[in-house]
Amino acid sequence: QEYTALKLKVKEWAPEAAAAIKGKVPEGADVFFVPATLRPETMYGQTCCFVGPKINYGVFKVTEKEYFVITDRAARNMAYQGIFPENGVVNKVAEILGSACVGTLVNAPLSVHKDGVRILPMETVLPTKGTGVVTSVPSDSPDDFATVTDLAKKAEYYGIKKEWAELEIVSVITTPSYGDLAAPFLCKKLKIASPKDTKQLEEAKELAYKEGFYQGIMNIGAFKGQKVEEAKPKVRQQLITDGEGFAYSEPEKKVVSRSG
Ligand code: ZZB
Repeated sequence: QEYTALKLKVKEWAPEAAAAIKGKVPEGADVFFVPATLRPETMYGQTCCFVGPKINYGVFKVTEKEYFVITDRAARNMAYQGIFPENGVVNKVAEILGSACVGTLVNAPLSVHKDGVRILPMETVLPTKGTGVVTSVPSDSPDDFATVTDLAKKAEYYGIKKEWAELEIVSVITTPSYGDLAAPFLCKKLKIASPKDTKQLEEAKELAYKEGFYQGIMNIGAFKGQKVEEAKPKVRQQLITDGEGFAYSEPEKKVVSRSG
């Protein structure tokens, strides 16, 4: 599974996370949350970034000036993919629980939300997949739409500010079957009421992937008007060239069903 890893630079730490890294990450160094995505072409629509509240993340030193927040498992994989300076060697400087990161403000490359997006909790993040960090595109990912809707509805319960989950959802891709906002359309159509409707969400994800990839037309960005199939590798390359992303692959393949 070939992912695009994206570098979301921390602009302002949540207090609990700031305390956890204090004295462990040098002042002036950049720290990045690093989600892995199969849909680089949707990055314009990022509205937040998810962590698993109960997942333990490491803060890994990449260079003197760069640190990544990811799972231990992802760091180990990256160490064998030429992402860290020394092959097979990881350098963990701190640990943070996902819940402590909630509220952190990060810069999301290509997102229309230029002031940054918030780190928010998602119960269904798998610690065993990708980097354990998931960037949220509610226009095109049914899981993300169901989660941000739930977060906004129960902001107090989740201990977040409602407005963190209510950033504008802009259209990234247009498809003949699902219009300008595939994920909200499919959530409505399949009567998805919460992130716990896992069966319908799985179906919605399959449908959104297929329609987006084969029928989608970019509705935003440098490749607006082009087919998703053509724009996808171009957006990916742009992110990599600009130093805002890199290739990351998952060694153990569990399912091979994607067009990514
Ligand atoms: C942004 C994005 C935009 C994604 C979209 C999807 C979609 P898959 O499809 O199951 O093989 N993801 C990545 N890591 C995790 C994790 N640890 N736990 C839970 N979800 C994770 O997985 C690939 C997608 O699952 C990734 O691509 C990521 O969300 C999420 F418009 O990144 B994606 C129709 C889907 N649309």
